[in-house]
Amino acid sequence: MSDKLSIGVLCHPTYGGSGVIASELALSLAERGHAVHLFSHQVPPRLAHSGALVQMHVSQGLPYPLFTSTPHDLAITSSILRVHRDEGLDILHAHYALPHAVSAILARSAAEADPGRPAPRVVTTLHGTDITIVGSDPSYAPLTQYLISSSDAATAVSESLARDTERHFCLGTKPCRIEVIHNFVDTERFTPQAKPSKSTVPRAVHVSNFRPVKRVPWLIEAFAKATVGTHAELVLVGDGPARSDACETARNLGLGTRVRFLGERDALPELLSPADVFLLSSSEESFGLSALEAMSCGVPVVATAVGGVPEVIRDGETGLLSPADDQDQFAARVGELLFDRERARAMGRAARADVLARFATGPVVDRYEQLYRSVLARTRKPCGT
Ligand code: GMT
Repeated sequence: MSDKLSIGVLCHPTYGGSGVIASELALSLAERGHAVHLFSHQVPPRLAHSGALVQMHVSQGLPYPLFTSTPHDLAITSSILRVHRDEGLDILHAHYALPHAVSAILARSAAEADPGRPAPRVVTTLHGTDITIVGSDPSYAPLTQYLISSSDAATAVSESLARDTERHFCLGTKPCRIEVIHNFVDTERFTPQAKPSKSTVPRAVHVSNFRPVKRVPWLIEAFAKATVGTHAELVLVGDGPARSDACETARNLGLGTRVRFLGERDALPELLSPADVFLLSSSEESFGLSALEAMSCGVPVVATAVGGVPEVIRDGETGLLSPADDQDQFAARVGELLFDRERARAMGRAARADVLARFATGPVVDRYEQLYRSVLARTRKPCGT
């Protein structure tokens, strides 16, 4: 086996965490000299802003009146087969089970029918809602189960997600083992930057895709409770379905210019670093990559203790955790850090140190590389034999 691999990465082209991790992984693997191809229906933002030699394949498919929507997942399968025929792919790494593991497993089956080259192996990384919401829905659950058991390896971004997946999807006769590989962050880009002077008003920040699970209106209510009669401000970065509800909540609470909606931004380290605290109030969260990015910038986190969040944030050391159903406690935690700058800064320093020790890019990318090599070393029986 050659030292350098040819790797296809499949992901959603969004600001969401799975697209970020897939893009950052593709960039790191390319920097290590592997031939990396990224397949998606648009260029993911993290890739668009990088100079690394990842080959991008935008596969949107042909719109046709028979289709209610254009099946870009099939176009991705076709793009993969073209690249495999031309130069050979060793690994297909699908991020977020649906639809990417479908595209990857279909491409592997098609490649197995061609005796010219060994077919690529499929690694599927589960990110959270692909299991907890989308994949568990009866409309997709049987397919999700098949995708996990048919991948050459399946990983999850936290212990919590791995256990959930095994509980719900590893029930049949075919055993499935989910390996945990935590997410990582570029600690050189996400690094503490100069804090503003002591006279600045206390500031909280939140970054997300404003999906219902993030509970942004709930977070604004908690912030309002924590900051009555103060000038403290809340900066909200990102966009999504709950944005108008969130704006209305802020308006109804009379928060005025104390809450600012910045929309989707790439300048995250610059926006995170000046904050006193990062807030994450999700009802479920398999990992919480946005919190990790804040911690890497030296910002402590107040978060709900759901899913994999306690694996990322050490309660009382790098942030404060609170039960998901207790808004008053969450608000109290926010106040504790927002109005005690010394404590917040000490926790922020501890957060940065913990990120460097446990979540830096190099060792995590090593784990993925080792996994690729171990699935390539195994003998594989093609489907149907
Ligand atoms: O948040 C989502 O709806 C989807 C998903 C994504 O594509 O961003 O987020 C998940 O993957 C991230 C990267 O692994 C994790 O950091 C997030 O915790 C996880 N979101 C949820 O579990 C809600």
